[in-house]
Amino acid sequence: MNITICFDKLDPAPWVQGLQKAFPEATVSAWAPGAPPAQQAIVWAPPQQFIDEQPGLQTLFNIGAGVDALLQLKLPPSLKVVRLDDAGMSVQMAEFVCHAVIRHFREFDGYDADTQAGKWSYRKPRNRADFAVGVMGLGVLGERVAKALQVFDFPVNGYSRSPKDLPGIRCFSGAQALPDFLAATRVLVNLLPLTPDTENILNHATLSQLQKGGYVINVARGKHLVDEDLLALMDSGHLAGATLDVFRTEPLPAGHVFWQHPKITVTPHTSARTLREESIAQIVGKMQALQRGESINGVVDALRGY
Ligand code: NDP
Ligand code: OXD
Repeated sequence: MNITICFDKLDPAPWVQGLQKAFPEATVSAWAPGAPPAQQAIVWAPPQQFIDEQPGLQTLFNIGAGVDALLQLKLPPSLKVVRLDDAGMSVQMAEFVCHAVIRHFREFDGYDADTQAGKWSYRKPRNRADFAVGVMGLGVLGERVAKALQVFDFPVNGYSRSPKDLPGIRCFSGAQALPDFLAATRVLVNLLPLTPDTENILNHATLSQLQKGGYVINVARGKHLVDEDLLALMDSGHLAGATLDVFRTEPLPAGHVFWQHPKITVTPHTSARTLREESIAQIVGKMQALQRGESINGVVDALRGY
């Protein structure tokens, strides 16, 4: 078996080492133009040239959960695309989102500003029941996030394509249920995959249906959000603010209005990082299962786009 590794802006050496250790009989190498044919590939944002030069590939393991960039490439229909399935990301996402929700709900930014000015101040406690959190996307990450938020007694709503039944979570499914989900939500957490159906889904029409004083946490993809619509709804006072981890252009360009906006917290696409050891272990386990002829989780449905 030949395994090739093709990463954009990431050192493949430790991955080559990890895979070689798990498969001593295989040839594992970092891809370069003209490399010998391989059957298995581990990739992050590979160029089209990589796909074109490797027609014998059977499986493409993406070292992220989102495959939107990968699906922009021209891929042979027989090629199996496999995404990371948690691999240590869901707990990171849960802590990031809970932190953002609690920071907003408890007004910790305001307390920081006060204490830095030497001011001992109290704010009136807010009513938790008025801060229903709606999680868009109840997949591997969204479900974990929704369950983590329940621990803090926030009312939690969830939105997905197919119907779900999660104890204590008010579940909405399908495009026809989106208005009801939004109307029941004050703090919106986006954990949808980026697909033709979900691109620009956070726009003026949808965000204005959130409850007054709404707050947006986008941890999925920048192209879900129409930036100008978010800004307009913050200016009008309908939305109180946003925590944004992902952007239409990354890194977020210098001088972009989001950097200095007083109502926006920016983080550099770091809410749930790919953890190398966990990811290698998961990919190795899946390669071994495929060798045994077993089925695996995380196979992408190219028609659905995730
Ligand atoms: P999953 O595929 O496990 O879950 C996707 C969820 O979205 C599912 O519940 C699915 O519904 C739902 N969904 C998909 N399309 C629609 C639609 N049109 N309308 C309503 N619901 C829809 O993905 P993950 O939870 O693993 O990851 C989600 C995304 O998070 C990734 O695609 C990636 O973009 C982003 N991400 C961001 C990271 C970061 O650091 N910022 C890190 C990792 C991921 P159903 O259950 O019915 O299929
Ligand atoms: C991912 C990401 O999709 O890091 O895994 O955004």
